[in-house]
Amino acid sequence: MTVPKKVAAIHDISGVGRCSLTVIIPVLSAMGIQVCPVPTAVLSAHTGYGEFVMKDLTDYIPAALAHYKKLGLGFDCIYTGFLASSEQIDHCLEFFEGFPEALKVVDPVMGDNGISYQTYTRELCERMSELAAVADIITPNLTEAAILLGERFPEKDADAEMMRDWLVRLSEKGPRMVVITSVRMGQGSICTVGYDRETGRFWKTGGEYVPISYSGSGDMFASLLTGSILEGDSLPVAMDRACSFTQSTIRSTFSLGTEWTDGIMFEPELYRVNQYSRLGGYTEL
Ligand code: PXL
Repeated sequence: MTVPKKVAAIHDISGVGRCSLTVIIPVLSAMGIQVCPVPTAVLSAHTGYGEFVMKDLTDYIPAALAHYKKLGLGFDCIYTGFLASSEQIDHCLEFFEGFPEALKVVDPVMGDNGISYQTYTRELCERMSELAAVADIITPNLTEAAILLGERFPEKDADAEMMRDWLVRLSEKGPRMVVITSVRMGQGSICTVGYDRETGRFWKTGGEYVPISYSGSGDMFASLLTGSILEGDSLPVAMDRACSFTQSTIRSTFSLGTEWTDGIMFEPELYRVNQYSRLGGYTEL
């Protein structure tokens, strides 16, 4: 047995509707990784419910950082996600500076389906690129990639050339690895595309489109990708592992007929999170 890797997870916790920390903690824990939650906000339900109560924890983050520095501990990874205020960008940057050895993963959570989330201000969206600039890995969905690049959300299917262009331009902003999720690439497929600047190679994983977008799917994908990279997997293997588990969990959730707001139903599936066959369900983009 080895000592589990340790991830500081800077995300919100939502009481109802699986997403963010209620997905990240079980998924990474099942992969044998310790999650140290640094909550950015507590919500009664995620923003997809339209109505919710939210307690902003902006002041908490620098206090937690100061305590961890005082304890003299280290993290293998700092992983950021849903933020509650633009000041939290500064606090995440301080966390990254405080643990320079840690892998920096930024899930630039801002929106989905071409629309930004209710609580996200223009300033917060604009400042998200400051976090992306210092990250090692970013995992935007197509909506968030468009916001980071100042592009319009593509209404039509994307093609490989456009996605390679977006991946390179996002990587030029700083991160070595860029993975864009929820990309429709024709023939009823929904893909994930990735680029590793160090190898100069582009990758694609994907599967059949399911006509419901369950909350927490992006959090599950980014957690699996992070866990897999921390285990030493290459980018295409990490993408495939994350994509295949997330997609099969989406399919089993779909079979149950629950509301999208209820989220991705991972509880019955978690036992097989490490059963990746490494058959290589990825191709070059
Ligand atoms: O899954 C992203 C996410 C995280 N946290 C909150 C959200 C969402 C998406 O809707 O509302 C509170």
